[in-house]
Amino acid sequence: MSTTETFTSYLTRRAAEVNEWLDRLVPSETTPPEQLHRAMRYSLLAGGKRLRPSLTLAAGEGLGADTDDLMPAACAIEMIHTYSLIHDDLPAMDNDDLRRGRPTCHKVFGDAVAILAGDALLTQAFRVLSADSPHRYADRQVRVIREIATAAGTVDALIGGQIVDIESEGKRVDAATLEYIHRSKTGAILTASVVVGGIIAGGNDNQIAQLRAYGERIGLAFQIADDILDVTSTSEQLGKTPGKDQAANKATYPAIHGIDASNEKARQLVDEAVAIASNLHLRTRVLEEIARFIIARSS
Ligand code: GRG
Repeated sequence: MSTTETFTSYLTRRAAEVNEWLDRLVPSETTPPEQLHRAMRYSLLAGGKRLRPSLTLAAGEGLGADTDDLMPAACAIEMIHTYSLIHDDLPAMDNDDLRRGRPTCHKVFGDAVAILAGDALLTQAFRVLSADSPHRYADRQVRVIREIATAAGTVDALIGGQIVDIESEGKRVDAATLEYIHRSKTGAILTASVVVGGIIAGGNDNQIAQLRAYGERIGLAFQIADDILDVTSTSEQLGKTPGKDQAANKATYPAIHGIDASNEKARQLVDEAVAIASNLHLRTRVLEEIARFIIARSS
């Protein structure tokens, strides 16, 4: 990031770079089976902040890795994130009509194609992660795959958090369960996004541990901010339906702790994350900027 560039224009520029890579890393719309590839690309290339790839790039470049060596993993994580959004929007889960400012995948292509498009994005992610490359170290590649598979899995991870979230709907949820849901459903993939950048860059154990600590803090702060935005934003701002948490009687940070305490908690987590990133003395200050952006964003 140059000194004159604002952070949002920096993120927009990085998102455009990520989009070019994503475009190349999934089959074209004319590759059979065309309908499935159209559905995958519809959701994957529908916009989105590209926050997770930006975290991978920021952590990796900050420790000296080349962008081209980070992009496949950054894009694989975005594919997994998009799969989780497609499945989360299905009638059997959150039943949402709007995502990234456009009709959800199943609304356009039907439930069966949307389920398969999600499955296919998850599978394609691991194909990309395991592809041969003269620039990649095999030992780091295996660690990256393990990190991402673990974060997308069931134990303190994406699918585990999602099932506990679904099982908790309409029930009284205590603060510990809510934190488990947030850390697993949202935090695990965000944390892995940061850690993977560090692994690809060849970071030492201490640097990886610090990146993980940073990721855990911004992961929880991100979901608290998401809960707050669900209460305070419009669908135009969000690109998805607001007020859904309350309508579904979902446990959220504002519902359990109140808006003021939620804002305070998110701020505190971001301050801690900024301090951790600063102490790493990376080549760029992008991780600090991303941490601040997480609670300043409006969508
Ligand atoms: C279906 C296995 C499975 C998991 C679903 C990701 C998820 C778990 C649910 C999505 C619902 C939701 C609103 C989660 C809260 C946080 C979150 C992941 C928001 C979306 O991420 P952003 O804001 O979205 O980074 P963009 O579109 O910018 O990528």
